[in-house]
Amino acid sequence: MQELDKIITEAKHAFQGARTLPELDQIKGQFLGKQGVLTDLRKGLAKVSAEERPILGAKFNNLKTELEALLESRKNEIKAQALKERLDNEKIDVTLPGRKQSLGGLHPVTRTLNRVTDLFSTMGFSVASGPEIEDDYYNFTSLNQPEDHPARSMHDTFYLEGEQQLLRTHTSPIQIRYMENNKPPIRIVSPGRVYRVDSDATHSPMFHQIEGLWIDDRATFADLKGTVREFLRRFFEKEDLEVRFRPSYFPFTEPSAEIDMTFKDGWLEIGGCGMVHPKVLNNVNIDTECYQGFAFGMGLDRLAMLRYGVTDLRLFFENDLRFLSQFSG
Ligand code: 2NL
Repeated sequence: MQELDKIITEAKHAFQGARTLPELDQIKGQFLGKQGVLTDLRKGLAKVSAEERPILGAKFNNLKTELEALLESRKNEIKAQALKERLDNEKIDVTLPGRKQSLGGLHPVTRTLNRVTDLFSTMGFSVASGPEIEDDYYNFTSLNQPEDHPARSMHDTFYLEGEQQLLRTHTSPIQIRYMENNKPPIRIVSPGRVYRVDSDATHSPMFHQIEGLWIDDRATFADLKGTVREFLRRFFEKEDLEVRFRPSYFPFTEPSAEIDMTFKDGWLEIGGCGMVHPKVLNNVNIDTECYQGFAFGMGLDRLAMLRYGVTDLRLFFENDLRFLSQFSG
């Protein structure tokens, strides 16, 4: 009799100690299983006297029922606890702020490009484009670059396998192609990516250029100066911006000049220009007896750096969102 109470207490304790259903199942085995405490007890019943057997038998059955009830109630407790934990863990805090879908924005060089082409459109220019993979003729020969010109060397130009093709080193080939396919008057700007073997804080192997070309029966160097100056004044929103044309040399223009503008306490070179060389016009079958004109080129990345006050060109090409997200719009 006392032994039965002890079993109940022990079982209660053991069931209470189980934290999971498999654990509880294992403990159930210790008491109600084939080799469990109750089986031993039942075997012991065979040895008691005939008078005691019904009494002890009834007690044994009560014990078994009681153990099963205890087991069932512990099982329900464990299930309830597991459910509670799951609900707690999966709780959604509806007071948290929502996750915003961040808006994309245009790259500062793209914004600058759009601004530049918008300004030139208001001055009557259309926008032309062309392939980034070019050949020797369109990138150099048609532009009057001599065979031994240093720009042609492997050192400065990215050649593709076989050296029949190259990555354009300037946007001038766009204009050669345009002149081949269109009769004067011609008034275009040609922006785009260009490539040179060069890399430091102010040079990237890929950068952006914009060139302009104006060909008709009377476009003069004075028109060139007025066009470039007007563009720079509008671009930098500075009415009193001074622009200076400093004599220089390009194989594709004659005469040629560097374009300087006032900046801080001095002058800053912003591009180059000149009257299109007659040899270049001949190469595209434009009659130099009837037509003449000018061309100019500027670095777009340079314009973007000046407009936004960026001092390291490489920031434009690292695509770090901490940098890029500062240019909204
Ligand atoms: C610079 C200088 C320049 C040109 C580009 C040009 C194009 C043709 C014919 C003649 Cl198809 N010229 N382009 C002319 C002078 C200068 O660029 O410093 N660019 C960043």
